[in-house]
Amino acid sequence: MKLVYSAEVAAARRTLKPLVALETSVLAQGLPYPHNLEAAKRCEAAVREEGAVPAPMAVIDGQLHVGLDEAQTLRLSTGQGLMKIGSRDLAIAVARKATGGTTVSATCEMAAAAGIHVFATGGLGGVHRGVEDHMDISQDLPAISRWPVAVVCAGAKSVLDLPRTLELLETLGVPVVGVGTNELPGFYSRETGLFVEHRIDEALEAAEMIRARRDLHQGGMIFALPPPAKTSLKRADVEKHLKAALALAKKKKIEGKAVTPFLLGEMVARTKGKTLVANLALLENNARYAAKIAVAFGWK
Ligand code: PSU
Ligand code: MN
Repeated sequence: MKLVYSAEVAAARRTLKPLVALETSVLAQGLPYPHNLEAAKRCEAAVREEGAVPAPMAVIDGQLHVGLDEAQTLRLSTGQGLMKIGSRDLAIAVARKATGGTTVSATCEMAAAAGIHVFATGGLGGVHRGVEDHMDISQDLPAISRWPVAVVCAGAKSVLDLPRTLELLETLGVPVVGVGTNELPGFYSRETGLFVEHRIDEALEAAEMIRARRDLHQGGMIFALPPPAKTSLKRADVEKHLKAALALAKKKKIEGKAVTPFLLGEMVARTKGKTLVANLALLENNARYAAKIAVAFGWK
């Protein structure tokens, strides 16, 4: 895989500074401008504050970029018709010289190619509600299983069928570890009523798990952090608005790749921006913790 490194990421590789991969579908599709740009800046600043270097991934004019400069980040935040690029879209995007943000699946794949072990996102994709009717399951899950990259997130997106998402992660052999909790966090809300088997309280524990998994030649794993209390929503509130958003998606026949961006956008409107504030805060929180893990892991 031919990767184009930004100056900052190239310097980090030379001086053996820890790197944290970041996705950019959250900029191109997940959040509206200018909040997407703010999210990118806050995540990058948080990673740097912890002593690591941010490596946002994207495909720009068909080139696979690891690390983006300001103009490129702006383009992904404001551009029209940007592709949503998961693993299966990577080759197409390259061949077509397309530009777009990478989702969790493509970001994991590119991070693995760049030798980056830790990756921060907001909420994972997973098994959508009503899967028995439409089979909508995000590529995120098989990709995490395949590529040796630890994904730091606030659980899976609340719009999903979370019990089935957890079951599928087990089937795929992906460990899910709670950070400071045994409860699976719910992205917009801190609680889900679902539990995970393993809990850590220190970033060093995460680094040890990542190393052990790597030594076994296994794939990625998930570290799930509750979203910051100050901006998180109550689970019951999330559910109420979500029911309405899901019903509208069905009525409008929103399908495939458009489902997740549609639901996230509907939730922002229905909660009068509360989920947007929560989303930005949890993205930064995850990026910061991912940096702590990357620093604890060191270089190798
Ligand atoms: N997390 C967010 N906002 C997002 C996403 C995650 O806070 O927009 C994106 C990620 O890139 C994730 C993708 O990989 O949504 C999942 O999309 P789908 O369900 O179509 O696979
Ligand atoms: Mn899907």
